[in-house]
Amino acid sequence: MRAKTVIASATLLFAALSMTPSVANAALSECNSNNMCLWGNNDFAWLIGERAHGSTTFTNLTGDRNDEMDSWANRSATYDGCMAGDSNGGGDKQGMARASNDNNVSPLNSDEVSSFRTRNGC
Ligand SMILES: [Ca+2]
Ligand SMILES: [Ca+2]
Repeated sequence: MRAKTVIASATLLFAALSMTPSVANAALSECNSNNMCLWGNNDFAWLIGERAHGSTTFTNLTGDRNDEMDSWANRSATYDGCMAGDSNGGGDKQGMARASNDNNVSPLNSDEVSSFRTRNGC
């Protein structure tokens, strides 16, 4: 019985992976120049936040976008951004250096970001 369940789960997982081309447009190029962008999955898939550079206000990620960030991009050449583990800039921080990106953040920083700002770093 147990082996059967495992096989069924593997089949479902394969089916789910096979469907990912339907969101194939997800890409780093989704993030416009001078913006900072967060994606809910690795490799810039599922855009969950995009803001213009230059704002010191932390904006919250809400609903199913909260606690999901796995990749990010800072397309500003001028400002450093900051992501925070709690809403309104609280908790653990991860910086977004100007003109840089990360397609797969450390597991320690994965699925925890609740707010971000686009100026003054962390
Ligand atoms: Ca995620
Ligand atoms: Ca959080």
